[in-house]
Amino acid sequence: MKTIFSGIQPTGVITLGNYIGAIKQFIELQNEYQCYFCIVDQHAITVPQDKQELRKAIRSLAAFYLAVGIDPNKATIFIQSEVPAHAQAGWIMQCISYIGELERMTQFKDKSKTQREGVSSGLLTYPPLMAADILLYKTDVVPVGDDQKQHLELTRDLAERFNKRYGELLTIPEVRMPKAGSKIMALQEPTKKMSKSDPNKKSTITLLDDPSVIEKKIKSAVTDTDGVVKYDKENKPGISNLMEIHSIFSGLSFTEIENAFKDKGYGDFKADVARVVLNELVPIQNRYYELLNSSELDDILDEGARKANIAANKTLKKIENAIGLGRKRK
Ligand code: ATP
Ligand code: LTN
Repeated sequence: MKTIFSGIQPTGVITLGNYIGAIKQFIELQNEYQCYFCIVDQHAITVPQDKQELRKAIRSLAAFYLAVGIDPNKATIFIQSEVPAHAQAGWIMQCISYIGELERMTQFKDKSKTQREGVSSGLLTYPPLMAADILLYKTDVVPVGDDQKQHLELTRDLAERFNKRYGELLTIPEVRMPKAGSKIMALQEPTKKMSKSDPNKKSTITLLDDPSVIEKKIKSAVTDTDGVVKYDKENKPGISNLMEIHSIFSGLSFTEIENAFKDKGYGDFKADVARVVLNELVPIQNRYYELLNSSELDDILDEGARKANIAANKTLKKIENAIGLGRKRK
């Protein structure tokens, strides 16, 4: 059976972008692959985090993994910092990464621009830790959104470099992106990706927003003035983004949506986008609140950490051995 690994940072409540770009793929894939879904808390601290908020976000993300339909009997759900092999292998991956290639990562360039309190070296060495996450599980496929494509390319380069230097040990992973919705845009700035950590809350729909708030945010999404519901990413980025969201939740094609709203205004269209989104999100929210404070959630995370530690330590030992770290008993 092939292996899937993916991670999400506990940096705030997950957004509709995370749900569409990453999580929906996780649910589809759990039946066909051995899956590891990680809460990458060590990646989150590459930028300053409030202690209480971080703790809350870690538990919240775990509850969401379950609420959206990830089955802990099929997939391993765990917290990165509870599996020390990630940091250990992350160090090794740093030692085979070049500073130049890390500086070229667009996520590093974007995030280092907006840091007011100084740029941590962890922000630069974030991708080798991500490579370690993936490579420790001999991952074949990594389901992510469009923004992670470059990090995946680097992971493949690092694995190939390692194999060349130390022998064929690491599996070279493939990226997997959703057919539609790999980049959901910010509602107020539809040329920029929707992001958990966007300070403009009107730009993001989080999975915990009240139905009335979701309706309001969609209603006030930036569009254009020509009044025609038509997919044209270049000239009508706002409407195209809403059409993409509609299509993913309703299952209708762009042409079907265009026909359905031919003689109607943006108001009607936006109301229908909200309707199809809420149809799917409200039951998830209900399950989420049931799970959040349950001991079942802790049991699942304990079991996830146990399984992940076994798998990750096995690969870590092989990596260390291949490099010559530590010693062999006489
Ligand atoms: P942050 O704002 O803290 O960087 P984020 O919203 O970008 O957070 P991540 O935790 O970095 O979210 O990403 C989790 C997953 O969601 C990744 O696979 C990423 O590619 C995907 N993703 C993030 N934003 C979007 C988006 N707007 N559209 C589609 N997929 C997305
Ligand atoms: N870099 C990713 C989060 C992440 C990840 C991973 C995704 C960390 N480790 C391993 C896939 C596989 C992000 O910012 N979305």
